[in-house]
Amino acid sequence: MASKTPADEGKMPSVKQSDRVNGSAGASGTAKSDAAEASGGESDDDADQHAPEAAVAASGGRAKKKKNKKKKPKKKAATVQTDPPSVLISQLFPNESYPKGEEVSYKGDNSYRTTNEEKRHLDNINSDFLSDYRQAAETHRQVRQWAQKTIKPGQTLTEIANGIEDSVRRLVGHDGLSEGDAIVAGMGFPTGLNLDEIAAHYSPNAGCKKVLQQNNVMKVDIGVHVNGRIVDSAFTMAFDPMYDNLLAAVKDATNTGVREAGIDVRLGELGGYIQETMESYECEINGTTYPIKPIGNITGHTILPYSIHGTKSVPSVKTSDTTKMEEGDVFAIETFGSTGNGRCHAEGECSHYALNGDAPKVDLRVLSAKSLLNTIKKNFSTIPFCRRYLDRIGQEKYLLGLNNLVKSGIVEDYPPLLDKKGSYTAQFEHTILLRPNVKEVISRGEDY
Ligand SMILES: [Co+2]
Repeated sequence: MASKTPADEGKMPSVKQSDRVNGSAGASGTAKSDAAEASGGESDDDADQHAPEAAVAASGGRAKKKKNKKKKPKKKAATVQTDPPSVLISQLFPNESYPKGEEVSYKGDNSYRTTNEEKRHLDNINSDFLSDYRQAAETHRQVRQWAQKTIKPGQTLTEIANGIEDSVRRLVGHDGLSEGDAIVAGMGFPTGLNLDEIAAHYSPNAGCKKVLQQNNVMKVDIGVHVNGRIVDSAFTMAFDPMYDNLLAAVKDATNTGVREAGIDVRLGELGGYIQETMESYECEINGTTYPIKPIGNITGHTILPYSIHGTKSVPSVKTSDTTKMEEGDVFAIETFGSTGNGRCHAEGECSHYALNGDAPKVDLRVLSAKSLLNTIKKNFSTIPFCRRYLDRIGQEKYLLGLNNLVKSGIVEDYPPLLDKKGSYTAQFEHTILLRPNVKEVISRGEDY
């Protein structure tokens, strides 16, 4: 998920402050990881073809057993994923044996970290953090790989979003319907389904009639969290091969960012590497050849517990930002490429919102705003949510209150971000952990 960068950063003098945004894009990749091989993939082989049935079989088995408990041996817990996904990740990987992401050794002055005892110790005391992150990442891989083979033109964006989100919630075992449940584990932010010139922050609201078309380029941005550890990773789907080079450019650019990222790396320089890769591509679409431009005012970002946008930004273009990446940082490395201007603006009906972590203390006069704020705090805390998430927990007629919270600065809105009309944009994004002794590309899979 992408966010507005703090106004005072001024890394890109030509950019209006209000215009700067953090993006949540996805990284690409050709590298295969152990994690990827251990994950996803097998869902086809499963005999249980329907999640609801499988779920019933798993739990309902117990009820049946009472009747003829002597005869039947205990029904074994499922050890492979269903289609659609419904088996808990914690069941597929017992005792927190979640697959690792792609581990990459630090280079140069930091290569000592690989074997340094002190750094290894620091890493070891972080086991809860790693376990939560790996569980969220494995959930992400399994759900997105199912989405990649299932999503087809003709589906509505609403059914696509619901399919992804229901799967995520099933795999982490929290449907988010009871108060506080979505804060334990679940969606890390609203699922972005961004078509063509829409780069980020579009998710269907109730009544959305949009249908995915054969000639659309769709960015799928999914967030999964476990105990507030958010995995932010995105990919792009297209059904017409004429967009292949656009997708290849962005995949390569994001992988460049992932590869060059590391402790002590300066963010403005990292942007330069990303830019160079992106601009080495062009794409012919309907007879016109376009240079692929990085979108300059959407950026990657650090991720903090329960907070999708930390304080550091990763630009997709060279900037003068000398801020360094540091040990312990979690980064969403995301880049967006475009056949348009390479700049985005906010346009259209908003779906994404989040409680502002350091919100001003305001005496709310609108009663509906007061009660909605209470609902948001209890159900989402500072995790981004969308209107559909309010609908599904039974909230009604909340728009006045919601707009009031946005105006008061208590809730931040994240409207859709678009490049120029008629352009095509793509995104890839990975979440990386700068562990003391190794860089872990936690969201890496065999798909990207
Ligand atoms: Co992001």
